[in-house]
Amino acid sequence: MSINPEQIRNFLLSNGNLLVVTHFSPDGDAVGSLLAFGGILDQLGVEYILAIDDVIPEKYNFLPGYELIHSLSEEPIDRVFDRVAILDAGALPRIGSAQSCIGKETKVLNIDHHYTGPYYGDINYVDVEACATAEILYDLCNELGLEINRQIAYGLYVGILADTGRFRFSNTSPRALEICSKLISKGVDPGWITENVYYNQPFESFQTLSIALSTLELHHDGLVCLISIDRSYSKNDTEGFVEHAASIKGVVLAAFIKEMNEGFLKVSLRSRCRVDVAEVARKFGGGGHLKAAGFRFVGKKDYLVKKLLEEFGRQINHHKIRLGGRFIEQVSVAGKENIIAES
Ligand SMILES: [Mn+2]
Repeated sequence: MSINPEQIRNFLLSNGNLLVVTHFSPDGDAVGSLLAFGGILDQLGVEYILAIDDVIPEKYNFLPGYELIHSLSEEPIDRVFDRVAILDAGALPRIGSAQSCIGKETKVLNIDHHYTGPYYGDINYVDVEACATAEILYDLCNELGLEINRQIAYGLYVGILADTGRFRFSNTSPRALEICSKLISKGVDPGWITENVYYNQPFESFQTLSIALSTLELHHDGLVCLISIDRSYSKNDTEGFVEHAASIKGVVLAAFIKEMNEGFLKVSLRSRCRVDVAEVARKFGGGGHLKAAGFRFVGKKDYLVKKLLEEFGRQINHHKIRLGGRFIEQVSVAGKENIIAES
């Protein structure tokens, strides 16, 4: 998407207070992009608040600038801002309670790589070809002639690392690797990042994972896999749990259902076929990417599972996906078709 970087510079340098926010259930791209954006604003001499409507995951606490992130779920901010910059959120509900910081007069900047509906910003810097919001911010940094300092470099690397599934997903483009190569030359230590983000998980997370895996169920002739966890584990980090369900041979659609409170569920979806799970998530009020999406649900779990399986069944029929078929086709994030599995 072509955008005049001066438009963004003008937005950032204009008067009034500025809130920078990303989506709840923050992943590496959310946290990394937020910190990189903070680094950009520091160089422009702009004051800001970085915020997320969630607990800030501790595993990112080694990232430069981590302590600057304000948790709105722990300490709400009840005021309207002149400007709000939103990173990595395909739809406004994804920023949770930060929506109340947007008033009639608030100017909104939307920087994102999600594949969803109408743009909600006054300025929209959206590139669905980018592997991560971090990739867009890398370009922005260069376009604005800013230095990629330590905070920015670490934030961007973690963003790309997370959204490419540690350089395994189909969005692991030459560009993604080129940018990461440059970030490593600037001093990012990939081994140290892996140690902190992926090899530093609390024992309880694995206990929780083992409980989630004990709920494993296949549906629709083995094309769909569901796992879930009840509310006694709602405080535990469950990022990536859905990937286990999605990595089973033959499974092309996976869901992880996390009960937060009685009657309140968070659902993560993954697709390894032509079904667009962002579209599925939108039917439940959420959003995301073709291959990875999510939503929050208020109601009974049994009812949700029934509705979700019905929707998956509809999508499977619509796209004529079958386990006994000659090929299961996959559409990459960039939209080009490739064949991944012969069954
Ligand atoms: Mn992202």
